[in-house]
Amino acid sequence: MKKIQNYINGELVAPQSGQYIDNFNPAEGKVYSLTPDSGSQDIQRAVNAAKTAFPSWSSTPVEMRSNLLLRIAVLIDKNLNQLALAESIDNGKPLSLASSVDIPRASSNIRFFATAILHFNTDAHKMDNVAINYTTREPIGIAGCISPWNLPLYLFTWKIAPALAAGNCVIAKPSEITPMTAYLFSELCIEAGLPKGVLNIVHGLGTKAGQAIIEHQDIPIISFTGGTATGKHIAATAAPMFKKLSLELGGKNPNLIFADCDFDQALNTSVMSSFSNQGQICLCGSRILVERSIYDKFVTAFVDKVNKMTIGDPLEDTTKTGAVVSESHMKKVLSYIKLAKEEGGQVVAGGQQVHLKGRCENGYFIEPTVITGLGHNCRTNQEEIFGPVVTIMPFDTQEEAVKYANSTAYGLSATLWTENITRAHNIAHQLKSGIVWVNCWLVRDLRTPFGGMKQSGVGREGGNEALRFFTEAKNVCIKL
Ligand code: TXE
Repeated sequence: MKKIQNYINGELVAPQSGQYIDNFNPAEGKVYSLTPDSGSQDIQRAVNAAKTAFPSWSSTPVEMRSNLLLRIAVLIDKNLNQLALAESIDNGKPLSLASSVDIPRASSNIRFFATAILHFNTDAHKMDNVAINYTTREPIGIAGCISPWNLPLYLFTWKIAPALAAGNCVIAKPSEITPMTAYLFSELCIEAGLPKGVLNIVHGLGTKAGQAIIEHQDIPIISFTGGTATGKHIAATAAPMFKKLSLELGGKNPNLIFADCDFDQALNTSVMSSFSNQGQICLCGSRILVERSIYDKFVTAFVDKVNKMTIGDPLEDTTKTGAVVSESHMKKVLSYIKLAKEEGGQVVAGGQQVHLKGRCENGYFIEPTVITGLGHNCRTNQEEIFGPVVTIMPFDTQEEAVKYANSTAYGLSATLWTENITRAHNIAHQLKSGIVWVNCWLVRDLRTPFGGMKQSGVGREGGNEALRFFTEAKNVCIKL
C-alpha cells in the first residue's frame, strides 16, 4: 500500500516513529494509503531545517523567490489531471470539480502571490518639517500553516504561498483526512528546485503533529483554517506565546432572496451554493431566507432541481454530488438531519444516506437535503453542519431578513439576491459577514481581504493583507 512521506529539509522521509495512519477513500469506504503519524520529533526536525534555510531564503532576491514559486505553479498545471484524480480519490469530491476548481485554483494561488510580492510596497510619512518616517516589512521567520480537508490543495497553497513569497520558511500540516495532494505537491517542490528546508510538509494528526506546531516556541506565526472549536484551542495555546494568528473558521452562511430578484439566476446559483462539494465549503449558503411572496414558488422549484441532482461515483463525468469526506463526518451530518426533524423541521428533499452499487457500495454518500419549517433560532439553523443540508425559511420584511441572517455566532459570508441596487447596498452593509455576494456566489478577487467576522475567525487573508500578515513592520523615524 502507498506510504505517504513527510517532506523535510528537501527530502521525502518517513516519520521518526515509523507509525502510519490509515487514509480512506471515502467513495469506497476503504483504506487505500497510509499517512505518517508524525509527532513533535518530526516537527523539531522540520524546525531545524527551516531555521537553517531562513537566512538564505529571506535574503534571496524577491525576483528569484517569485520565479521559483512560478515554476511550482507551472508544474501544478502540467500535473493537473494526476492531482485532480488524487484529490477526488482522497476527498470523495467529483473529479470534475477537482479538475475545474480545486487544482487550477491551487496553481493560481501560487501565481498570485509569486507576482504580488514583486509589487508589494511600504509607506513613507512626512511630518511637515519635523521628521520623515518610513516603514519596512521583513519576513518573520518560520510560519506554521495548518489546513483542512474540504479543499485540500486549494487551502494548503492559499496559506503557504504568501508565507513563502514574503520570505518566510514554512512548516505545513495538511489535514490527516486528505493528505495525498500535499504529498504530490512536495514531489513538485523537489522537481522545481525549491531550496531545502524552505517548505517542510509534516503529515499527521491535529492533536499530535498540529499541536507540536502551535506550541513550538520557534514558530511565531500560525495560519489556520478549520473548525471553530479547534480555532479556539489554537488561540488559547498561541496567544500567551504572543504568536501572530490568522484563523479562518466555520460559517453558517445566509442566502437572502428577495421577490424582486432574477428568479432563475437566484435559483440556479442557490442550488450550487448549497451543495457544491457536498456542502463542504466554508462559504456554502446553508440557510436560505426567501421573501414570503415567492416562498412557495421558490421551495417547489428548488426541491425539483435538487431531486434531479446525480449522486454517484465521483470519478464519473455526470456526478454532481460525490461522497462526504469520512464515515464520522457522514454520521455527524445524518445526526443533524435527525435533529432537524426532532426540532419540527420537514425534510422536503433527500434526508437519507445513499447506498450505491458496485465500486462505491461502501462509500459515504448522503442525498442533498432540504429542510423547511424551522425557526431561525433552533440548533439546526445555528450550528455548522458542513454537509449537503440546507434549510429554507420565509421572511416578511427586510428588517426581519437581516435579523435572521445575523442571528448566528458566525459571520463568514452572505449572499443577497435583489435587482434593487439601493436595497443591495443597504443590506450588504448591515450583514455581519466578511464577504457579501450580491447576485453571485464564490466569485473571488484574490486581491481582496478574505476572512470572517464573529466566530468565523480573526485576521484577513488575501492580497496585501496576507503579505502584511506574514511580515513584520518596522518604522524608522528620522528628524529633519
Ligand atoms: O476540523 P479540524 P475537522 C468545520 C466543519 C467540520 C468541523 C470539524 O464544521 O465538521 O470543522 O472538522 C488540525 N492543533 N470545518 O475535525 O479538527 C487538523 O489536523 C493544531 C470548517 O476536520 O479543525 C487539520 O489539519 N492543529 C472548515 C485542521 O486542524 C489541529 C474546514 C482542521 O481540522 C489541532 C474543515 C490542534 N490541536 C472543517 N486539532 C472551513 N472553515 O473551511 C486539529 N488540527
